Amino acid sequence: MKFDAIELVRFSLPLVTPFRTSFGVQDARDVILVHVQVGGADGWGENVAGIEPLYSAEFTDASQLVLRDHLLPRLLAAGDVTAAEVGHLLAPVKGWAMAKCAVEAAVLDAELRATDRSLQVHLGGTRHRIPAGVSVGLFETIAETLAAVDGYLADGYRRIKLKIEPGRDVELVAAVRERIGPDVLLQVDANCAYSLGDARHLARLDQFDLLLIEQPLDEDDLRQHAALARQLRTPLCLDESITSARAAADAIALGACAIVNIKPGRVGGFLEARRIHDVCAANGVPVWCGGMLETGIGRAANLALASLPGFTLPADLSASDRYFRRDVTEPFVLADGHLTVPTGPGIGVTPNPEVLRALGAVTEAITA
Ligand code: SMG
Ligand code: MG
Repeated sequence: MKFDAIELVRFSLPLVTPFRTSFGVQDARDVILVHVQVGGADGWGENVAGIEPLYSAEFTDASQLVLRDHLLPRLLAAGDVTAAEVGHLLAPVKGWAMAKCAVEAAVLDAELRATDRSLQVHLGGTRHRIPAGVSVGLFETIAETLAAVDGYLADGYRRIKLKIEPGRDVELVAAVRERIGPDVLLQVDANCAYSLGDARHLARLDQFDLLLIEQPLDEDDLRQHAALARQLRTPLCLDESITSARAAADAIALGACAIVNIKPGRVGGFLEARRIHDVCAANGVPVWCGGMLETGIGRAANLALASLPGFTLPADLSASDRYFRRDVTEPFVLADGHLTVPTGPGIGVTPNPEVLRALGAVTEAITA
């Protein structure tokens, strides 16, 4: 594949309501789309980094620089590159998993569109619809959380994930479990906000029959996650810690998690994401697809990934309107609590140029 053009398309997309986690509040996505054109085919990949380096070290201003000055020049210099080679080509640049994922995704999308194949079929996905879970941010009061949960259940979401932090945990989960009853799937995500000294406190969550507790401790604390896992009945799931297939294998071997959240951006691409799926499947570890408040571009690709057979738990894949008044692609909508996996060539969707224009998207051409 020889690239005819590569550009970065950047825009801010406001959220319908601010999204608060243990590490901060966000009221918009600052999106960079990598757009490649090759042999008449377009390819799109979404950079999922945040505006600030709070979820991980990557953040959008820096992503733009790294994409422009370090990653995409390597792609242009290589000339003929397949998506399967992008990971190796970019490996000399340390870090920047999210930016690398956006590059690989764009190349893969173009390659698949050029040969009229869908990402789902390419990855080996089998399911046509994915049960949609919703991630509920932190609110000032429990009453506000309950109102939000009521609304999402009325929409049809199949699983609730509550963000928690010290001071907003046991009482909050108790109130939500009481409200929704025993049958609704419920899990929590701490985004690294606890320490091993909180083990006895976190064990109080065992009584609420949670599917899992996601990333309670620091991302580099695998050994301590293993120690915590031994003190809880609720399964531990890792998100931030799982940065590669190797990290997943280590975490499983150490007993640091019983479930894995897979996010392509966090692990450097969809092909590494599939390798993590395979490592977990080989070890009997269930996986589910995480989310980074993606636009339709990233959401479409995540749906293809989530259709692989090892993704046995509901995804953090909600309808477009959970985050955005107007998505940049055709909106993803809930049907009976599920999202439909796109079947068109590549990721199956493209950004609407009119929406990009209305958002004031800024395009930067990358030249050799
Ligand atoms: O895409 O619905 C989504 C977001 C799901 O909670 C979500 N993601 O740690 O899993 C996580 C968070 C990371 C993003 S918070 C800005
Ligand atoms: Mg998480």
